[in-house]
Amino acid sequence: MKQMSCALVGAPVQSGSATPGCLMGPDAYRTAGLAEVLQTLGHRVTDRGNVAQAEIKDLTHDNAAVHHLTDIVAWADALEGAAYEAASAVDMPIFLGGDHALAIGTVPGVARHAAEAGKPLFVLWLDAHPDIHTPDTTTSGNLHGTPVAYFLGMDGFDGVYPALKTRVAPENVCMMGIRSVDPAENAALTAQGVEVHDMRAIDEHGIIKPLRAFLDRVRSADGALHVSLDVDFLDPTIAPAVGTTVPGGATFREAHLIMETLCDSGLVTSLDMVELNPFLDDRGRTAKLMVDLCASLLGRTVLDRPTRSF
Ligand code: 6HN
Ligand code: MN
Ligand code: MN
Ligand code: MN
Repeated sequence: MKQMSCALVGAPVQSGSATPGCLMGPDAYRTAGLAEVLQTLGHRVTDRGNVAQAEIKDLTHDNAAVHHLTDIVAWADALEGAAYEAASAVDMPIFLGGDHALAIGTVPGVARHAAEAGKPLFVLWLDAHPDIHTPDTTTSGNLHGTPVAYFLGMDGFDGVYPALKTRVAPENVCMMGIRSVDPAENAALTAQGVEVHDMRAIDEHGIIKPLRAFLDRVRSADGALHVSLDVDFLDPTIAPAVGTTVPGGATFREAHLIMETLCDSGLVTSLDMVELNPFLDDRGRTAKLMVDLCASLLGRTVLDRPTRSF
């Protein structure tokens, strides 16, 4: 693959989740050698350090379950700007989470950059969960369950999260790996018409056909493509370091094949690596697996020559 400029952007958000520990995620990726691995693949890598939260403003919400709203809003504000700036400066910003609430900032930020370049943003959401709650519908109150509803511009965020500058069209979102959906999320997925490949569909048909079809759509629209990779997309037996494990996730090879196929497409323009909780890890194996998946996305191959598809 061509040499790219990559920026590592740390987003140590953890108050969107119920389990503390995601704060340590960015440093776990650094410790696992992410920058060095990408440099070995020939890319230019700069580590921009961690984003600092914006000013915390007092906010409350009618839904008493919602917690850490002020904290998440302060992150969203700072991350939207940091993501916009990083996407404008380099070929491939890589956001090191931090829990999935960080996508409240990163996705709108890269969408704003794409829109300025005249490109629609597409999002590949790799997760056990669709994260399409609004602050009104969440029952856990964990705001990492809300980023998709926000960046689609759904109702329920006015005066709660920052005004959305660039929304993502629901038909430009593709979800894979989904296997835990709350009732209100099911309703939202149907109402929005989001393309979802749940684990049952992946068991039946594999990941390649739907992924290639989605990539064809991105290519024909001349779109930018953001990948949001949640650790719990992976099966907990290979990736234990996440607070929201769900059995029956993607296998090691399914995950790598997605990354390899994305790499071949040359379409990916930004990446979130979210929900890593190093406090729950087993001698760094989940952090290392996530780094290896990122390496596959950025050009690591088994053979020097292209793998042949028969
Ligand atoms: N994630 N739907 C559950 C909730 O609490 O709203 C789980 C959310 C998981 C969040 O995957 O980033
Ligand atoms: Mn760019
Ligand atoms: Mn998630
Ligand atoms: Mn998840």
